Amino acid sequence: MINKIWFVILMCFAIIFFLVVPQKTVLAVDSVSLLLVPSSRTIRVNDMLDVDIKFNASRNSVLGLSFEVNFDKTKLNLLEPAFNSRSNTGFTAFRLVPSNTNGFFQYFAIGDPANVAAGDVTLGTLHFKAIAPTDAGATADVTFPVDKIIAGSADNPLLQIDPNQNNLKGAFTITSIPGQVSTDQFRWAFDRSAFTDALPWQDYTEESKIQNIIFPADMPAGQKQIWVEFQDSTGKISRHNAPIKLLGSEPAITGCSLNFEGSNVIFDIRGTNLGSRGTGKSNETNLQVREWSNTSAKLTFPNAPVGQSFPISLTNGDGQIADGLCAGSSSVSLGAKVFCRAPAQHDTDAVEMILAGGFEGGKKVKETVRIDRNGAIQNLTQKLEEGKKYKISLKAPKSLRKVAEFTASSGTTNIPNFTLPVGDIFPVDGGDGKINNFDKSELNRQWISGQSSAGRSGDFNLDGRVNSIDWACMRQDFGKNDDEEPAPGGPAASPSSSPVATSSASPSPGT
Ligand SMILES: [Ca+2]
Ligand SMILES: [Ca+2]
Repeated sequence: MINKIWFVILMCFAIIFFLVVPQKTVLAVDSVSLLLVPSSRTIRVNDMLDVDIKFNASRNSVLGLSFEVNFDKTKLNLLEPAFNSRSNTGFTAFRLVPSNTNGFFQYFAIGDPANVAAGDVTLGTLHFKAIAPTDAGATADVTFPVDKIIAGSADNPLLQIDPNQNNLKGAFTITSIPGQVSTDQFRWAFDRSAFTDALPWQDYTEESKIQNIIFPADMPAGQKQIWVEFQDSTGKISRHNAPIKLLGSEPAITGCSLNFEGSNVIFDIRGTNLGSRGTGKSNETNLQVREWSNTSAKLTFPNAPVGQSFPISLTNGDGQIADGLCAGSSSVSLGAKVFCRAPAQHDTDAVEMILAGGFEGGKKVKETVRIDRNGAIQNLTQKLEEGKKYKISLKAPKSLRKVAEFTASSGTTNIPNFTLPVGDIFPVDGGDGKINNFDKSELNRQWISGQSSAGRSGDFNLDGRVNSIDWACMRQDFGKNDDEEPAPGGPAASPSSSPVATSSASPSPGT
């Protein structure tokens, strides 16, 4: 009923304009259109939603305009000011009726045809707020009821609206997330019983947060759990856990004896942290396991190739690997990664060796030896007494002196993880027992001065070039000096302790 009254008023204005404004020829027959911009969007509860109302006169000289916008009052609230009127639209609005109770907004204006711009004119903006409650992904509709749009011009008092036009209806998706919830704090423990009031919370400052977790050195190896509690901004606490296997100390081969059984070779290996089971290889050949314990293993190489030197690789049940050498002709092996921590392709001659018996009455012996590509010390004339402790000092050309301690084994004594610091190439007549910037400068000089590096001291890996590979080798021990020459006599210091197991975990509430 009320709309009929306003329609009559509108028509009065139209007639007044028709009488007052000088007649002009109007050819337009196009329908007018109203648009909602945007017509779709996903918002969250409590988010604001601004929707523009645009009008297109489509070449009609529009004198009056009335329409209603309906909205889903259970999901949207029309805020004050309900509608921002825009200037320079060519319309003068004099009736704006918002109602959250009924879910509509009513607009009534007169137009000045001379000033109504062509194309889409923004009449104003409706300000909505998404309100609870709602279902996840619920749709809130905003519509122009077609039968409540009235537009008129002097020559056509009832202009048509195209009911099929785009954006005549808006459909807005509202998610059920009530505003912004964030993860504010977290705390972690090895045992869930540790989550008491006494366990402090830490700020959760970034997504994802990286937390370093150090396992106590005395924690036995095996399957562990890391528990994490997250607290969100509403105070809700969620608890998660991740399994992690804590590995024991790295295994090592400390000795190996060779025996022959027909065409088979039997390896009698002594070691540490080998675990209760494992597998063995010599180069690419799988060995047959006869016996295995934490400190020893006996393996068979069936139909072994003729040779006196066998690289051995043992893998324990946790996948940790120990490398070593079984050789008939050598009593001491350093492993294959003595130089530049990479497998060597060449033997190294002129290595100064000092062997000092680390026991009462032990002697100090100097020899010049060769380290072959497998890491075995050749030309060693000094006999070792099984079970006795020794200190060995080695200094190769271009390397620093390095001292290690070991216990002599029957067969091949293996010294695990032995590396020589490489890079003492300055002064050029034999170095000074230091790897420092002078050596780096000498390396740079050789690096820059040409492609072929035959005979150049900076070519540590002997590939004919001085380049970044050689620098990577020098850099590993940059800043180091010669070790002190070892002295005989015991007791020798115990070997360095095993590395502390560490692990990183990335606590994230999403996992
Ligand atoms: Ca030097
Ligand atoms: Ca090189």
